Amino acid sequence: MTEIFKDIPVIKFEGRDSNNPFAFKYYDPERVIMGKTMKEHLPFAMAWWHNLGASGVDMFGAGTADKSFGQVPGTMEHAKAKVDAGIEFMQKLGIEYYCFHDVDLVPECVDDINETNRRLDELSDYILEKTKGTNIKCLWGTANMFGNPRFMNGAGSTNSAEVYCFAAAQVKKALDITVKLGGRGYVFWGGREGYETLLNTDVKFEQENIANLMHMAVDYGRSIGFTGDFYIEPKPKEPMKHQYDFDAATAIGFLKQYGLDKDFKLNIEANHATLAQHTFQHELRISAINGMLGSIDANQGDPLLGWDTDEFPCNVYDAMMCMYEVLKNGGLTGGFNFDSKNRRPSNTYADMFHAFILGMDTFALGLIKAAEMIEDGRVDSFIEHRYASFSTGIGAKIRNHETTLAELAQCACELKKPAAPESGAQEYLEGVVNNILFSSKN
Ligand code: XUL
Ligand code: CO
Repeated sequence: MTEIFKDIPVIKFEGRDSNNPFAFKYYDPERVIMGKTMKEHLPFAMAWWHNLGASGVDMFGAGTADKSFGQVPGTMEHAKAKVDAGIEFMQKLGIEYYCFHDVDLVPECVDDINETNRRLDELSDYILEKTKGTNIKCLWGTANMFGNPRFMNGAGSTNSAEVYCFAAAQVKKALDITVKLGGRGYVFWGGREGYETLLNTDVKFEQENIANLMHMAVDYGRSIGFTGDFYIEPKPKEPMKHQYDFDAATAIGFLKQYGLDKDFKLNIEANHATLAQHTFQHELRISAINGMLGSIDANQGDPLLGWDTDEFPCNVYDAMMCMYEVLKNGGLTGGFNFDSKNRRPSNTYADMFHAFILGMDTFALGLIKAAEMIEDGRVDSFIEHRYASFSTGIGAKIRNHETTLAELAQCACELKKPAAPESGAQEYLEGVVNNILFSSKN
C-alpha cells in the first residue's frame, strides 16, 4: 500500500511538556485510570464522512481541502483510496473504530439502488481485506436518508409509501454492512424526520411510521445476528425546523411510547445538545438515568454561531463533565465518534492529524480530571449530603413509598415551618472543579 500521509509520523504519547505537534500530550493509551486503560475508557472513532469526505465546501464557496487521495472522486477507485487513507490515518493515531453512512463508503448510483448495493458489497469486502490483521473495526453504521432529493419530505416520516420502501431498503443494506464489518451499533439520526409546517403534516401518522420502521429494523437486525445496540441521535433542528428527536428526553419518551426502549439507546452529540439549549452534560445525564447512554458523537459547537459547526472538541471543562457522566455510567456500549470537521482554512493533511490529536488529548485530559473529581469526592459527597434529609425519619418513608399525603401534611402542621433552607453552594462547587482542573496533577 503506498503511503498517503507521507510526512506524518506515527503519533505517540510524549507527555504534557512535549512541544512536538505530532505527539499526544495527555492521551497515553496504556495508562490505567480507575482500573481501566485510557484506550479502554476511550474507544475513539473516525467519522468517514468528515475525515475522508468533507473538503470544506460551504454555502459560500468550494472545497479547500483535497480529499481525492490520488483518484477521481465519484469512482470506486476513489472509494477504495479512501479506505486506504482511512486505515493509514487510524493506524498512525492508534484509533480502532470508524463510523459510516452507506453513501460515505461508495458513490450512490442515483438511478438504481441495486447498483449502489453491489458497490457496497464490493467496498465492504475491500475494507475487510484491508483491515485483516489490524484492530480496526466499525463502531457503528447508518443509512444516509437525508441527502438524496427523494427524502425531501422525510424518510420514515415521508408521505410517500414508495420513498418509505427506499428508506427501508437503505436501512436493511446498512445493517447488513454494519454486521459484516463487526459494528457495535446502528444509528438513526433523523435528518429529515420532522416538519416545516403543520399545514401539510400529520405528526402522529409520521411518528407511527418512524417507529414502525425502527421495529422492522430491530427484527431484521436480530435475524441476521446483530447483537449490538440501536441508537437514536437526538437533534432539535437543522435541516428541519422541528425535528422529532429534539433532545434526549424527547427521544426517550418516543422510544418508550413505541416499545423500542429495550433495543435502543442514545448517541449523544455535544453540538446537538447545545443546539437544543442544553449542556452536553445534561443530555448525557438524562440518557444515563434512563439506562440509555450508549454512545457519543464527540464534537463541539460555537456559542456565537447558531448552527451545527461540528468542531473538534477542545473544551476541557466540557470533556471533564462528559467523562464524569461516562465514568458514573460505568462506560459506554459504544464509543467516542469524532463527528467533527476541520475548519475550512485548516486544509492540509497535517491539519487532519492536529484535529484528532486535539480531540483525543481533550478527552484524555477530561478523563484524567473526571477521575480526579470522583476520587477527590468533594462534589459527590456534597450532593449526597444535600439529600440527607431523605435518609431517615419521614424522608426515608417518602423514599420508600411508606407514607401518605395526609401523614405528610400532618408532619408539616406539627413542624409549623421547615428548617431554614441550606445553601446550594454553587460557587463553592465551581471553585472545587477549577481547583481539580488546574491542579498540577495529570
Ligand atoms: C448530523 C449528524 C450526523 C449523524 C449521523 O448533524 O450528526 O452526521 O451523526 O447521521
Ligand atoms: Co452526529
